[in-house]
Amino acid sequence: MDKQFKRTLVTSALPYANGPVHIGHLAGVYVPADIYVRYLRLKKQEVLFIGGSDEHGVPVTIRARKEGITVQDVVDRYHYLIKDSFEKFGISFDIYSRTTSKTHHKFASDFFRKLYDEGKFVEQTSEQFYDEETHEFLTDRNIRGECPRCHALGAYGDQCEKCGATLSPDELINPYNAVNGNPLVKKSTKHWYLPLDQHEEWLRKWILDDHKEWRSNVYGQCKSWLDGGLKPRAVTRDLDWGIPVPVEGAEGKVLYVWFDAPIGYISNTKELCDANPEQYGTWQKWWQDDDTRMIHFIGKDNIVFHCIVFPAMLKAHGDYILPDNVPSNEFLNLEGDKISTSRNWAVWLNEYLEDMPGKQDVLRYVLTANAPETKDNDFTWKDYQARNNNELVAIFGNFINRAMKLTEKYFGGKVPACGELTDYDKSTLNEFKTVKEDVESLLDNFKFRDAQKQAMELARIGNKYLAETEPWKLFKTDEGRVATILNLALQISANLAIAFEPFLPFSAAKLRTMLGMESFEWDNLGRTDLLAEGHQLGESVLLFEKIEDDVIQKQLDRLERIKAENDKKALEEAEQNYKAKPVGELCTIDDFAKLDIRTATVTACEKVKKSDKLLKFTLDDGSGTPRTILSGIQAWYNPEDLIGKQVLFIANLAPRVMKGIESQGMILSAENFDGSISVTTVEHPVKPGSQVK
Ligand code: B3M
Ligand code: ZN
Repeated sequence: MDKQFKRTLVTSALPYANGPVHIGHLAGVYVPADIYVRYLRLKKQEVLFIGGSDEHGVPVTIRARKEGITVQDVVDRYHYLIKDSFEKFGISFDIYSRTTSKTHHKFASDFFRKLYDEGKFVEQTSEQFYDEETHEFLTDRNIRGECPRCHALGAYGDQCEKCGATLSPDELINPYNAVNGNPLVKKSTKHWYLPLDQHEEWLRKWILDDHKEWRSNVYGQCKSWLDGGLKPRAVTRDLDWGIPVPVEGAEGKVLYVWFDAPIGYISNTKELCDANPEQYGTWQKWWQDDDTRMIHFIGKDNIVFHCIVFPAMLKAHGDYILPDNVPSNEFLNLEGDKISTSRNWAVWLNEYLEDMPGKQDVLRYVLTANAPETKDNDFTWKDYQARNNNELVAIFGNFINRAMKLTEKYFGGKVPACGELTDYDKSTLNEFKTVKEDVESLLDNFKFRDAQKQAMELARIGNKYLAETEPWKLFKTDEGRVATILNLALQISANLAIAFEPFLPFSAAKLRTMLGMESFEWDNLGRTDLLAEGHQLGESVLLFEKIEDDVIQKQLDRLERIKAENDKKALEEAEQNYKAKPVGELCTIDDFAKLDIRTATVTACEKVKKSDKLLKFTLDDGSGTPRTILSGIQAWYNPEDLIGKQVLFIANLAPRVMKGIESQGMILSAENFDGSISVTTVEHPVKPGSQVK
């Protein structure tokens, strides 16, 4: 950091209030942001941590329609659920508000109006998809159709969930209204656009030249947006949920959710500061003073909005500072599959809190240890269990427990005197003295995963120290030596209470209570006189508990059930959306006559060795010589069940060798909507070899 700032404003993405929050949210945004602010607070810096729910946009309206309740009901339900989950996970926001608040509506509306009055927008009329029956323009998410890439049915206007392609509604084949299935027409409508093209030049310099230190995923995404050339972006929408566009003649239009949501960071700051001016000062101090450093914590799908669109809005307005850094994470997957709210493929925080009471820190620990900082990462329950049992319990917990218990046993729970240090003691102390600098520089650079690993090194050092000095064997012969060892072990424990406060706040607090530590601050880290001789320790409790297999199995079973439900749903959906393929190019009767299609009776049928697809048919085709045909339908048939059936086959297809066997023709089958295969047969038995015409 070149410039010295006076204070830091930390924002974390405002989650959509259209469902509960899950581990992906926590790992990607909220745990890292919380670690960072806790660290700054421990360093006694002036910091503000702003959060809130994003309650506008289409997702909440879709949820409301699906459940048959009002949009306000939806956002009320999820706002409080999300807020509660964050609180219980110790995400230490200074404010967690919402974008439906009065303060926000007014603030965002005024912000738009100022830009509008100063001519900072361009007006454009364009053709948008429209439902003539419901008289509404449809937003991208409400338009579905066939994916132009993978041809999955039911892809969304902004994305295909099957192949992951980013789409625009214009690309969809046969677009329809996602809510009622109506076909759509194009109709023209007027909107206001933020002319990002006019901001390109300063954005290029600001990001590409002045912020080379941004994470490479963030920098890279910005660069590719900028290199692709920025285009004007609509900041209004035809929708009946949101902040009305404060311009005459704009009835039925609202601010685009991505216009108002980031302004939510400002209005939430204002709400907090207005209510507590003595404690926090003015909101302008946080947003309009060059001495404030602003950091946005977000997920990778939000990069363009925070690095390009929002800065352009702030710049267009003119009075604001710009973010200093935008640490963005990649995605966390769950057991190998993309986390998905609509497919219920997630570990929901509210459910976790019920299933694993008191284990918030375990999840915080695992999510940071596996944080998707540089690439997508996977959460698995097995890894969760292993990290808990092998690291938190076996190393951290074990060390603390030993230090506490031995002090209780030998010294009545009072910190014993530190005598002369051996070389081994000194080398142990040297090892842990560098930890402060290491953790600090990693945290300053938003490398939370490595920072936590370094903090864990402290516990490893302590654990090893007790294992190697074995004070329990020495008490009878050398009480003074035991006192020294335990004194050092307790000093290391006190260091752990400080180092882990940002990462595992609940466990660190427990540990502080156990140690009876009154003051703790980051600058004390590395000191070996944190607990005075004779200081009375508190009661010792277990910091972490082993997690048994059956607990993990329950979670795996739950996911298994969800997978089965999803497969069933996908099948039902495919059946509903099924449309016969358009008829192919016309052919003549002569073309057809070229194919010699006949009937035959299956006399034998077996699986082809070393193939999981092919069945080998032996057919009586009426010629007197058995005919062999291979067919890739093993997945759908028991070979024995086919024996005796009459099937249709192409008799004059050129033979082909597969797996060393010559296939003399092709058995005709129908492919069902779900890809399954059904062999064709005849209504009444006919003589083998009868022709099909
Ligand atoms: N609600 C998108 C999301 O949750 C959006 C973030 C807004 S941050 C201003 O991914
Ligand atoms: Zn697709």
